[in-house]
Amino acid sequence: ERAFDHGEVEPRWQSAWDEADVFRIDDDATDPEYVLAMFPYTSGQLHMGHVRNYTITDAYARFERMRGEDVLHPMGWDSFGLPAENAAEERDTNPRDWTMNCIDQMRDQFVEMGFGYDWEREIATCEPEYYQWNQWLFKQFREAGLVERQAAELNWCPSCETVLADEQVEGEAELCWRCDTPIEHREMDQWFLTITDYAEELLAALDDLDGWPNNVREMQRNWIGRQEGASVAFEVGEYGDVDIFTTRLDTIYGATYFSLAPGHPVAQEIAEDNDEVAEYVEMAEGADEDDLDVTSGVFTGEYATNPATGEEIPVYVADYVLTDVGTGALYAVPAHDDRDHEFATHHDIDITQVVEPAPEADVDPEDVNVQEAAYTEDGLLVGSGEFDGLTSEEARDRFVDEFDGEHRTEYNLRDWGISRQRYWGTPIPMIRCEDCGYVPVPDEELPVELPEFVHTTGNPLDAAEEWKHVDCPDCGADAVRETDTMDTFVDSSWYFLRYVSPDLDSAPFDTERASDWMPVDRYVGGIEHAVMHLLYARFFTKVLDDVDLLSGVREPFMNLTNQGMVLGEDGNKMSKSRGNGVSPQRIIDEYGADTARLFIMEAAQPEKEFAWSPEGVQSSHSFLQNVYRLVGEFADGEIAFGSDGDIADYVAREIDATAARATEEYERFRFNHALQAVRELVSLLRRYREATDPDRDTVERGLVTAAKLLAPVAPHVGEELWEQLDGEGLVAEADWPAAEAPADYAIERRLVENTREDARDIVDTVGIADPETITLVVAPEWKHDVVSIAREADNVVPAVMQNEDLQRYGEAA
Ligand code: ANZ
Ligand code: ZN
Repeated sequence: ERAFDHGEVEPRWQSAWDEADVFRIDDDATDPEYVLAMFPYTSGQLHMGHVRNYTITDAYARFERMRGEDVLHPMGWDSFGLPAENAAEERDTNPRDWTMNCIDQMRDQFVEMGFGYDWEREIATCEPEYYQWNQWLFKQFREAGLVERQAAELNWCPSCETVLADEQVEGEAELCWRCDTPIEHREMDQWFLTITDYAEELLAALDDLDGWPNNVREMQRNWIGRQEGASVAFEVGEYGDVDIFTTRLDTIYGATYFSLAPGHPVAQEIAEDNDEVAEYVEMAEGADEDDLDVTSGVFTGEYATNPATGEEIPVYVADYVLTDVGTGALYAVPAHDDRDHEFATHHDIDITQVVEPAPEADVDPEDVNVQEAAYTEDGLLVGSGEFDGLTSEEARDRFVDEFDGEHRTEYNLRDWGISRQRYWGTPIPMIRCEDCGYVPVPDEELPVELPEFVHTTGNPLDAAEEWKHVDCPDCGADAVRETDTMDTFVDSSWYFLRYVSPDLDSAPFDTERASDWMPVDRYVGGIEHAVMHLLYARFFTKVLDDVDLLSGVREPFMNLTNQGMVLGEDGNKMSKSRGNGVSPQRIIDEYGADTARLFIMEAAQPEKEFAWSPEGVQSSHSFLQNVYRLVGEFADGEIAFGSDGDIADYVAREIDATAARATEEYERFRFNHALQAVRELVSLLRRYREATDPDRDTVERGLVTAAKLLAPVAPHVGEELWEQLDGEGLVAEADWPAAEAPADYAIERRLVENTREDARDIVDTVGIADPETITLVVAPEWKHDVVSIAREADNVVPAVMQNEDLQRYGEAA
């Protein structure tokens, strides 16, 4: 019985790759193909999501390497974060030891999976060699005017007398994780990176990122949330002019009240003389921003003058008006805004209609009753004096000048608060001095290393008395270090640059090399990073380019793929609580890494989710064993060769077509299609070997081609086949099969494309969710077409079709 033993085969080839430095890339390489997977958080446990993510980039990197590209495919560890502190707490160890141990475990598993990384470029964000550059970059950002202190809402435990990270607040009731006391919300000054300075560029540049999925671009657009509007001043009693921001200046005649955010300076001023307002403001500031009650608010006793009508409207302070949005003040139009409507109804405020549906809107104006619900669409102005009859758009344009307003663009994007009240992160390199204020730690004193971990109620950095007390770098007086650490998203905002020169100790990365090697050509990771990580990394890249640490690199990632989820057999997300998880280690032990890799890649295209299936695993495993057996029989001279010219021609054509098709599919990240082509080729070769007198050279070429096409996904078996076929060196370093397409191949591919298009059309019309399924449904018709078109094209097919064994021709593809 001829079968490979993965337990013996896989480690052997892993050592061989290592010894041959297959995955190493020289520093002097020019513009290599940069293939990157989002680095893992060091939980210690590899799960199927990781396996999928890393198999995708590994297969692609191996494919590009065989095509003769220099490939940069590095790996590192996102190793700061609260879970390490929790684990240290539970296990009576410290975050560092726990993390290092996790890294060692995960690295071993990656090697066992056959992932080919340039380990000389390995980085870990929790090492001072890495995080010193977070500190240095923080200072660079500060010098570029991109660091600010701003107030932010924090969680405060009154019993532990400490600030808590969001993750340390438990449940709906918001209890302290240690003492179960209900937490309070407090405003405190924090460090912010002013990403809003880049809002416009971050938004505009999305249009050109056509290597990104549309949904991710759309999510970023929404997150940045550009709004075109205007600001206009209303005079508020004795407090003078107050600017509002509105996107609906056309509705100004319908303003029936005016509202200030609790944090607005005028609201605070009013509070000084008005107890009720003072009480409300205090209450609002202590409340959690997340559970907002639109009806909550208080009348101030003051009135604002509407510049359009000269009318006086009551001024409220209301929680739904956010302090840091627009100007923190608005005029409210209950007739045309849902929230204003809800507020007005609750507080018994007038509702005055000033817009009615335009004739083309297909809504009868008689059917609109703004007393019942707001009419929020654009339309034609009514109740707006001389301006009645204007369209909303015309009115918005005219009113800016008419009422001394200004055009104004607002963004939903907020500045990025990076202060975290935790131990396991990068210390923020600032020192607070009574006289000098905040002073940065001088470069020569970087890194500010973390002190020893201690178990304490609050932030261990606060408790590190010796570490904390230092002399002020400016005046020498007693001063105190900043005890907050950085958001770990800072670490991941530039790690892809550190791989370029991981050992450099004079700068975070080599500017010249990074400018040549960037951007990343293929970036693969989870959709959960669609906004924050990907936006922050884009922001960092632009800033680094602006401060000349990069040259001419405005975007970090050219092509982005979000891999779909691996579901449990039951079709649910794999999770501990459901007990439907499949451990990668168990699959590696039982079937070997190649089976796991092949199954995952065959199951679906990378973006799609799929359910784990023992039958699927079995099928992938049998396929590998079958190829192995066939190659073994060939190598051991167990095949009786003859010379059947016609069929050999046909098989030769199929070999070329398979190589061409697999190459295209690898390029397009359609690994499942590429593998399907390989399976078809192998099955053709098996039948060719049995049913006719096969031509030796053709069979050999077919097997060599199959081995190579399979190698990126099943690299260990690939090497094993290659060795038996007397290939030179390692298949990992062999040349990719020349993808010279046969004459009729273009027709075949066009049909494939058309079928996909048809499938998409059908999906759009019928509304069925999965285009893959549809492809299968329409495929039989199309198979017929392939055969008849090929016949018309007068190539070898008609002759071949007489051989029953090879009737499958039409099914190929
Ligand atoms: C008057 C108005 C009339 C508005 C109307 C809307 C509809 P969206 O809704 O996303 O376009 N706004 C302004 N500042 C605010 C703040 N600090 N907190 C909460 N809301 C604020 O956002 C723009 C609208 O949000 C603005 O346009 C303003 O209400 C409100 F029929 O002004 B509008
Ligand atoms: Zn000082």
